[in-house]
Amino acid sequence: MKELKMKKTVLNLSGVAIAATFTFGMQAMSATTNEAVLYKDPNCGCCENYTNYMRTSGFTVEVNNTSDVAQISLDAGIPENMQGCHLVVIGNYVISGHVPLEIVNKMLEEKPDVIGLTLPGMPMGAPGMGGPKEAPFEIYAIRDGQEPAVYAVD
Ligand SMILES: [Cu+2]
Repeated sequence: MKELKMKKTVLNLSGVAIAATFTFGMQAMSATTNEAVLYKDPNCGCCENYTNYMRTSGFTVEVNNTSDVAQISLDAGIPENMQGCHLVVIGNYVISGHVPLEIVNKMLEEKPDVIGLTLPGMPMGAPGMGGPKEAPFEIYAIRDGQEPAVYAVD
């Protein structure tokens, strides 16, 4: 919304300024895919770490503290036994848990027909979790009306 307003203002200016509008517009477009909304419990430390990890990696993250993460995740389409500790919404996709951002970015580029991705639970060594990695991470794709299927192993 803020970007739209900015664009409008610049459009009212001279031709030189309109050339600058184009650049503004492009920036707004690339920024849109990096805009994330994250739902987490207020007391979740590893969710906080994941938020910082996203921000450091170039995402804009709006944080919503809530004690209903499990229900919100379920409503978003992530089955109860497949959920991570927090839920991220990016555009039309949802990401549950500590999914490495390389995998998230891969999905955002490939634009598969999925509801989103999940890394169930809180595996050691995952981004935001810390500790030694004990096993490869299996990241699942959630599709409407289908069993979750492995999307990537990291
Ligand atoms: Cu966690």
